[in-house]
Amino acid sequence: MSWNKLSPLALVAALAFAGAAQAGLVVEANNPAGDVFAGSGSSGKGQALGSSGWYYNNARANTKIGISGDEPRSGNGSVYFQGQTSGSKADIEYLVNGAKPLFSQNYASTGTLGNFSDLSAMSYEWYRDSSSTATGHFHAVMRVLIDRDGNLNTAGDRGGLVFERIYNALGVSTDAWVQDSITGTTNVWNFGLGLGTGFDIDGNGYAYDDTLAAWQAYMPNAKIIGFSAGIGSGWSGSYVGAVDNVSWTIAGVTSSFNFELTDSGDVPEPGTLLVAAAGLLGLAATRRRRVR
Ligand SMILES: [Ca+2]
Ligand SMILES: [Ca+2]
Ligand SMILES: [Ca+2]
Repeated sequence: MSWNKLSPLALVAALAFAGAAQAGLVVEANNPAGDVFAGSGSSGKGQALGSSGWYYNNARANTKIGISGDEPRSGNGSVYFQGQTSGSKADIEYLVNGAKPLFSQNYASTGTLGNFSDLSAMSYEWYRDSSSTATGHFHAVMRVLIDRDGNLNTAGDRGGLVFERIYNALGVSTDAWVQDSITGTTNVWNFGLGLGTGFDIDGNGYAYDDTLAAWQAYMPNAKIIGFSAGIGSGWSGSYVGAVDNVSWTIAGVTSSFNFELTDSGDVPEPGTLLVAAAGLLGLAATRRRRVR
């Protein structure tokens, strides 16, 4: 199943299915053999992934990003990151009606996914290769991108909230896929938003212990303008890793995305099959009880 090939009706069905079973829409690489995108300079121009809404963005010249088969997940691909030196950076970003250039040379959202207050969860999977020399607590982070006052015509209050394991008392393993789920009780920290990076909303002297729910209360009018996962920028050393299966739930509707080399033929994942099997078993059990 490819985002690009879906009819509107199929899209509705696919989104409903994704919400029910976390199956995920497939986002394909631009090139059949996989993508290797490197930006330029320190800001890093973007590249759209077809019309999927996803972009390679903020990629610096010392960093490569692209859907590849190097660390396949849920099929034949994932988003692969190679930060070759200290200060590397690259992101995979979902931007609503992304346009370029808008506020800089990078892609940026021109629309919203809904109210920040309606974000109940987001999740992703990441993989850190043990060849990485970056400090051990670093892993690809996940971010929700936000317009703080909800007025998309004012851009000085754009920014985001970042999930990192170290601020949630969680360690980082290597050479294994890890799924992280961010909910209201998860600690997140900010960049931008017109507040300056690392703003301490509860004034307790520490900016990295404020929860997603606390941020939602602090910015009641904020709108979600996208999601992002990536590596850098203040990291020491090199980093090799990957990201896949990014999802979020807004107003009870879950959207999830599986990054793949090419159309992998709609093969359901084992987890989906288990859910379906459990449903059938439950139905059978109900029927048995009715017979009795
Ligand atoms: Ca995948
Ligand atoms: Ca604004
Ligand atoms: Ca605080």
